Parts: sequence; C-alpha cells; structure tokens
Amino acid sequence: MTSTRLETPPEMQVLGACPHDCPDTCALVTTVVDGRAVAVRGASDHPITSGFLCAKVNNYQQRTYHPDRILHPLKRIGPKGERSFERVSWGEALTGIASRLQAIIDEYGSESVLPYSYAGTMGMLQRESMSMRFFHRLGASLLARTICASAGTAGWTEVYGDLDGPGPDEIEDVDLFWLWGTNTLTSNSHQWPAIRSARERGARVVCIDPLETRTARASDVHVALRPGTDAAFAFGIMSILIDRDLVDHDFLQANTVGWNTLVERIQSNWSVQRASDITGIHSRIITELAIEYGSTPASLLRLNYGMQRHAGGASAVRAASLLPAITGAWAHRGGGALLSTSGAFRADKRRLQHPDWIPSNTRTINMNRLGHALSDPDGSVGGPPIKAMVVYNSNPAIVAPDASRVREGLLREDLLTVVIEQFPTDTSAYADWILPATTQLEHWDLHTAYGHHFVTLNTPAIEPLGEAASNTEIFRRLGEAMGFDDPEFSDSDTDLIEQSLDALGLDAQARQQLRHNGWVRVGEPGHRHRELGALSTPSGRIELVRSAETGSPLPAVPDFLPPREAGQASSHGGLALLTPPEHSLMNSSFANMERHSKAAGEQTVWIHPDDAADRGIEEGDRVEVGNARGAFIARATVTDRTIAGTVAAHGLRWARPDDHRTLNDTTSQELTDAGAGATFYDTAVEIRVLP
Ligand SMILES: Nc1nc2c(c(=O)[nH]1)N[C@H]1C(S)=C(S)[C@@H](COP(=O)(O)OP(=O)(O)OC[C@H]3O[C@@H](n4cnc5c(=O)[nH]c(N)nc54)[C@H](O)[C@@H]3O)O[C@H]1N2
Ligand SMILES: Nc1nc2c(c(=O)[nH]1)N[C@H]1C(S)=C(S)[C@@H](COP(=O)(O)OP(=O)(O)OC[C@H]3O[C@@H](n4cnc5c(=O)[nH]c(N)nc54)[C@H](O)[C@@H]3O)O[C@H]1N2
Ligand SMILES: [Mo]
Repeated sequence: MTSTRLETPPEMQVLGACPHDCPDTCALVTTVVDGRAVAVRGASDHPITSGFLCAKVNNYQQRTYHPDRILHPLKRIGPKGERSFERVSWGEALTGIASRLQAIIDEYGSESVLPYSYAGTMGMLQRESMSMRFFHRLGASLLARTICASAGTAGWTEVYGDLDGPGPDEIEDVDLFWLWGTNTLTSNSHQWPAIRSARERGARVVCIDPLETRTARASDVHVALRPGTDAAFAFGIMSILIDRDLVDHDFLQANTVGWNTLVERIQSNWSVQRASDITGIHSRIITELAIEYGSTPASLLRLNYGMQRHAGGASAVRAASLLPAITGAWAHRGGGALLSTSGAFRADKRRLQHPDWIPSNTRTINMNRLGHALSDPDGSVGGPPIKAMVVYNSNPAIVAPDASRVREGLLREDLLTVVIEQFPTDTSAYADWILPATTQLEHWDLHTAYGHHFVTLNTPAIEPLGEAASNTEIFRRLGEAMGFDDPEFSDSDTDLIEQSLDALGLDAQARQQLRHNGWVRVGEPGHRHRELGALSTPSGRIELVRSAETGSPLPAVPDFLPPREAGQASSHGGLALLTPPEHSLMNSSFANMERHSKAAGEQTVWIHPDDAADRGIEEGDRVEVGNARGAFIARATVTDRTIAGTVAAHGLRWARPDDHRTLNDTTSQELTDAGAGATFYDTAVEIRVLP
C-alpha cells in the first residue's frame, strides 16, 4: 500500500467513515497532530451526519488508543477460556496457524474449516474482500450471515424484490411516520432530525413497540403491542382500510398484483377484533390509526429490525410492508416504507470476493446455529466436523444465541480457534491464536449504507499501532502462508478501493466527488421509489400475493405466524424476553470501554409491576432470568415502560470475570419462518429473586 503520510503536515484533517453496523454510516473527520489522532467528529457538510456523531463514536480515537488494544500476535499458553497468552512474532503465528490448518484439511477436508464473521466493520474492504478470497480459495465451509437482517430481507423482497426506500434526505414532505419495530433515537439517530423538522410542520409520529423506548416517549402515539404480533396488527389495519375504502385503487391497479386475493383473505380471516385480541391493542385504537393512515397520502413506515427477530419475523415484515402499496403512499414524495436502502448501491462483489472459487457443493453453516455446529451431536450439519474456526469482525461468545452451547464448543480442545481482533473479547479468551486488527483510523475502506444513499470513503488517518494489521492485510498474509500464489492475493488496499468503486459502478465524476468530499450520493434525492417500473419480483410489480413459485418458504398469501415461545398462546408459559440494543453500546462493541460501560450501567431487566408483584420482585432486587437453556443475573427495574407479560434486558454487555453468563444464555438457536434468521426476541423466561 502506498503511503504519502510521512510527508504530511503536522496538523491535518482526514476524512473517514464510521465502520459500525448502524443505518446511519456517518462521515468522520479526524484531526491528526504529529501523526497522532486527537479528535474524531462528524462531518458538518454531510447531509445525514450533519456534524454530529452519537456518543458512542464521538472521540473514536479513544477506542483506537485504548490501553487494552491487542497490538501483537498472541499464542495460547494456558487452558482455553483462561486468557493466558504469550506474545509471538507474526512469522511464528502465521506458520503455526497455516500448519495446523493444513493438517486439519489433510485429515478432515477443507470444509472442516469455518469462517465466523459479521459486522464489526461494515466496510467493503475490511468486512469481506480478501477474507472471502482466502476462504473460497481454501474451500472452507460457507457461513450463512443471518444473525441480523435476513428474515426482514426475505419478508420485504417477497413484496418488492429489492431493498430500498426513501432516505432521511427525502422525507421533508411526509405527514405521518410510523416508527415500527425501531428504536430510532438509539439505533438510527440520524434519522431523527428529518422527522423532527417534518413534525415542526405538523407531521405526526406513531411508534409501534412493546417497550416505551426513548423513541416511544418522543412520539405522538405509542402502540405497545405484544411482541411478535405485528402481522396481526397490519392485517387489522388492512381490514379497516378495506371496509372504509381508504384504498388507492389506481395505484393498486397500476403497480401491484394479488389485490383481490388479499382482500378475500382479509375479509374472511381478519377483523379489527381479532387483531385486537392478538396484539393486545384496543380495537378503537387500531381503527383510529387505520383511518389516520388511510387518509394521509404522504406517509412513511420506518420499519426496522425489532419485529423480525421472532418465529414469524419474515411474515411480519412482509405484512407491514404491504400497507403503503394499499394506500398508494409510494406515489408521494418521501412516502412508502423504508426497511433498508442497501439495494440502492447495487454492488457487484464478484471480483472482490471471488465466489467463483467456491468448490461445488460446499456446505453452508448458519451462524445462528453456531452452538449446534460446534457440538454437532448427531452429525446433522452434514459433512465433516468443524475442526477449525477463524473469527473476525464478530464476538460470537456474546452475540450468538444459546451462548452456553457456543462456549461449550469453544472449549473443545480439538478445535483450532483463530481470532482476529482489536480487543481481548469473551471470544478471544478461547483462541489458540489471536491476531491484532487495526481500527478504522488505521486502515482504508469504502462504505455503502443501509439507512441512506451515500457512499463514504475512509482514508487512514494514522499508521497502524504496534504490529496491528488490517483484515485485508492479515488475510493476504494468511494466503501467503498457505502457499496461495494467485495474483488476487497481492492486491493492495488501494487496489481493493479501486475494485470496490468499480463494484459500485461509480463514474469519474462520482469518484472525484468522493475523493474531494469523502462522500457521494448514489442517485438523486426525491425520486419516487416504488411508483412504476420493473421491480425484481416475478411479476415486476409489487406482489401483495406471490405471483409465481420462487422457492420461498412463506405461503403465497401473506399470513400471521404466532411467536414460537413468547406468545400468549405458546405452551411455554413464562414471560416474553426482549433483548434489544443498549443505547450507549454497539452490539457488544464498546462494552469494554469505561465511558460507554458507565453510561450503560449494570445489566437490568425491565419488569411490569403486575409481573413483579406476582413474583415478589421489588425494584433493585437481584434476579435470575432463565429458562431450560440457561440463565443470567440482572437487577430488576419495576416499570410500566414494558407491558405485562413482557420483560426486557438491554445488551450486549461482556461477561463478568466471575460469571460467564450473559443474556444470550437464554435465547434459542431456532430460526425464523424465512431467511433463516435469528429469533432473539422470541424467548420465554422465568424470573426469580436471588437470595
Ligand atoms: N446504540 C445502538 N445502535 C445500534 C445498535 C446497538 O447495539 N446500539 N445495533 C445496530 C444494529 S446491528 C442493528 S441490526 C440495529 C437494530 O436496531 P432496530 O432496527 O431499531 O432494532 P432493535 O433495536 O433490535 O429493535 C427495535 C425495537 O423493536 C422492539 N421490538 C421487539 N420485538 C418487537 C416486535 O415484535 N414488534 C415490534 N413492533 N417491535 C418489537 C424493541 O423493543 C426495540 O425497541 O441497530 C443498530 N444501531
Ligand atoms: N440477544 C441479542 N443478541 C443479539 C442481538 C440482539 O438484539 N439481542 N443483535 C444481533 C445483531 S442485530 C447483530 S448485527 C449481532 C452483532 O454481532 P457482531 O457483528 O459480532 O457485533 P459486535 O458485538 O459489535 O462485535 C464485533 C467485533 O468485531 C471487532 N472488530 C471491529 N472492527 C474490526 C476489524 O476491522 N477487524 C477485526 N478483525 N475485528 C473488528 C470488534 O472489536 C468487536 O469485538 O449481534 C446479534 N446478537
Ligand atoms: Mo444487526
């Protein structure tokens, strides 16, 4: 990688991108003095970042220079999980890892190697480029990266074919927002200023969430439905829209298929009363909301990922996403629905990742079933046992469901575990080898987004600390150690930037703007996202009902699928446990930083006063939250910010030194109805006071 930084002036501003898994993908400005980053701020000229960063990422240099950073390769010298490592050279680590990998491949075949990664960084380079080349060339098992968004994607694409919708810079004319299964002020805060200014003009904001989140408190109406009942709510709304003919027949005629079938289904199966019985929301409220929605042409549903982490998560997103097609909201500027803008970037990653190198019939392991895959009691993963796992951009000991099974797997003496990390995490505690990764201030990257339409370039602000290396560089080195001499393993990070720009199809003008400003928009703001034109559904239109066999596991006509564990009707009994993000943490990232962990405080569990009284639980009691899979300890917060029957523990904190258990000890490895997603929020628990 060429660098001109040795000749740079003593103080400079370097443009970058926030790497974290958040819809906002902010543009950063890092101030560097004498080669040291001294401040990280939000770019003021970026239309979405608008000069402010969330409290997590502001002063990001504190993460980069944190004393706990891993800055040298480490080799395990004690029992797994006990965190005893010694410093080794890069040469020793690479040779040691490559020879173990080769021995495992010789004995068990290359599919016995499993990559495990998610979204520690979202960049096109450092997330998956060289890493994919490495694992595809190796012939490793494929990983289904389904822990976050795949159920929602499956539900949405049934209807619209690809993911896109109005971004925050397109919604100034919207008159009604439904923030549905999203805690906007916590997980998508750069969406809020646009909502706020629409509101100053008279727009109304409805928040649909079982919990009274910050966002619910800041909205005009809070609809606290039971978890996992969103599809029933949507069908209840539809029954009113149909009864009162609050329907845009011209839009439906021109843009959709399946309307008559959907109407028949709703009229025969749904009523506002049935929706009320399932959701726990009064019929009158559902009716009023439906009338307001049906008589406000410019409405936007901001769907996010809360509703999809349930057994029927894909069906929920699918049902909700039908509404703007029925009222024709898509035809109005900023109207419609937004789940994700990621489809707008149309990235062709073939050259970056070389899927053509994947040997035919390579098996795929679902990351949500890691505990199962590592123990594989009945050989049901198919193929050889997993004998080696290479973890990067993820902290599976904390983030994966059914965590005690994951830890059991990580403890296996015969499992080679390599962890590429910035910090000593609960996962790296089980590693045989730890390789030191750079942070965003130290490496190149290029970012698309899923909450807006901007591409952002991340230029390194400082040299890598210690012996840390970027993921791309680490996989280049691992490729070399494995003897891969394909030229694709010599592409530098700046080569990969060029290949990423090509993958996005950016023209010369866009590239110039990107280099100059640090960001560029794909497409003009304000185009109508779903009015006409060819969608990538079988019919090319909005599919209210599926028009052709696609292999989707969902029924042809949209339906409601009740929660598996957490529903009223489930045989599990107990309380439904929600475990959404903690405001000052980013998944499990930052949980080790003082400022962030102090703001997050200790693990609490919200419990409704009625449920607390039934169990003799009082405010501040130390309680155990558990089920047959496992349990964790928390401090009870008795509050009506949750509904009766539902409790909430925000995450994801790291385990305490004296107790490995965290809230994912209670969640299950069961999958969603489509997209094979995780069902984190479909969890039944009991709570008892600890003596
Ligand atoms: N501060 C912060 N920001 C984050 C993250 C973080 O950890 N911290 N994580 C990032 C990531 S990876 C993601 S995927 C996004 C996630 O952010 P969001 O898409 O907002 O999703 P969640 O926070 O999982 O859930 C949002 C809300 O849905 C509610 N919910 C749960 N079950 C249901 C249900 O059945 N129906 C309805 N209507 N609501 C339900 C929860 O109570 C929660 O308040 O946020 C990103 N942003
Ligand atoms: N119970 C429950 N569990 C959940 C969720 C929930 O809501 N409830 N949310 C789920 C969701 S939506 C998601 S997306 C997942 C998130 O799961 P993960 O993607 O695993 O996210 P993080 O916990 O942030 O861990 C990312 C790790 O990557 C590391 N990292 C960051 N940048 C780099 C880099 O450049 N190189 C390398 N090698 N490492 C890097 C960080 O230090 C961090 O330890 O968690 C899921 N788990
Ligand atoms: Mo996520």
